[in-house]
Amino acid sequence: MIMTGTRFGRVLQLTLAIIKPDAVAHPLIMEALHQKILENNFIIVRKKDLIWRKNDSERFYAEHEGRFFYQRLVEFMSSGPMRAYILAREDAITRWRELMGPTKVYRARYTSPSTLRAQYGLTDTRNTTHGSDSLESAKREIAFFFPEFSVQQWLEVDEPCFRTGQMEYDQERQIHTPLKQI
Ligand code: 3AN
Repeated sequence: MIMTGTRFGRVLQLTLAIIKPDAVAHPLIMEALHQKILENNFIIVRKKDLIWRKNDSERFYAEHEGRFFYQRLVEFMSSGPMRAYILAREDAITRWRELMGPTKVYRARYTSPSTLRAQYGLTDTRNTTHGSDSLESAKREIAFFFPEFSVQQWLEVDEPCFRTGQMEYDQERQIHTPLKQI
């Protein structure tokens, strides 16, 4: 599908989004979340399905070590397949966190019923999605999941194409790809 939208705004921002094991376990929910990403005008730059070892989970969530939910969180995040995305948009970090909704699922259902966690979350730990919360964490988390990805190169080569709508959605790979001028 070729897209020739007019995105001439500000430089696109990247964020790291995760679909957690509770959602990946249900193919229909996984598909619904993928559609939500597209409907909300995020550009899917990369997508990776993977399973964490407990050690990966501990490293990623090291900042929460000692919190009462830490053990539960690391066990859960290494309990089954998950999906990581690099998403691009203007203000991608904030926009994705808005779409996810509050951390606590019951609060999300009460205050932000149309968000992903309100609609699909099971508990405060099994809350469907993750999103980077700052530029620094986006950089760190993108490198954690996609060590082969160069943000600098993406900004120089691909970002201008995406920003100006020169892209297509690859149905098979389920990511957007830039249409480069030859
Ligand atoms: P967020 O993912 O909304 O940025 P963080 O960074 O405070 O929230 O927490 C990381 C993860 O730890 C959450 N996504 C959730 O899975 C888990 N978590 C956070 N707070 C709680 C809590 N009070 N009870 C259970 N699990 C929690």
